[in-house]
Amino acid sequence: MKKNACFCLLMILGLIWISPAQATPIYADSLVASSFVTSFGSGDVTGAPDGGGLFLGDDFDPPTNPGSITVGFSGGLGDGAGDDIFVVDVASSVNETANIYASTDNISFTFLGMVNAVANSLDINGLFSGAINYLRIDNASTEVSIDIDAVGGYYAYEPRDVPEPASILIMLAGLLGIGVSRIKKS
Ligand SMILES: [Ca+2]
Ligand SMILES: [Ca+2]
Ligand SMILES: [Ca+2]
Repeated sequence: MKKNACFCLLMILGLIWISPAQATPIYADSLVASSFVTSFGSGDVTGAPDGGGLFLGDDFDPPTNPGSITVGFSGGLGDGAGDDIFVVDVASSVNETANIYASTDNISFTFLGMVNAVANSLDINGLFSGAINYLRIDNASTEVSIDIDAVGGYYAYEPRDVPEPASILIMLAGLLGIGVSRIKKS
């Protein structure tokens, strides 16, 4: 009975350790680059939504040139259960589409997928394994520009998403301890 309880506790601890916790949204803390964008309201795309930001076009619909922004996350974003990245738009329409790219170093970017102003979040789903320190958002529509109020993620990057050798040794030592106690009692 005691051994079973001990094993259950170990399993629970293992599960807590494996799954990264979904916390409150993490919003971009810097605007790193922008091109062909137009400000509305506060003009701010960092921090929590405030009803103002940048639309990704140099003039009102349709844009002459599609716009782009790159925002930074100083703590890095990671890939957790379900959707990971979201864009907050104002006056949402499914026709306002954007392509999302992720980068660790602001040099090499990986395409994660397309969002629109209604279906505004996406699941990294293993497409990017490092810390996401930068997200680039490109207008993907020639007709209407997405109005970006805020950009965020649900999970902080945790290097321990991949088990470390030291942690595995601790787990093995625990299991070995249970084994030894079983042998002694029998
Ligand atoms: Ca995910
Ligand atoms: Ca909109
Ligand atoms: Ca804003």
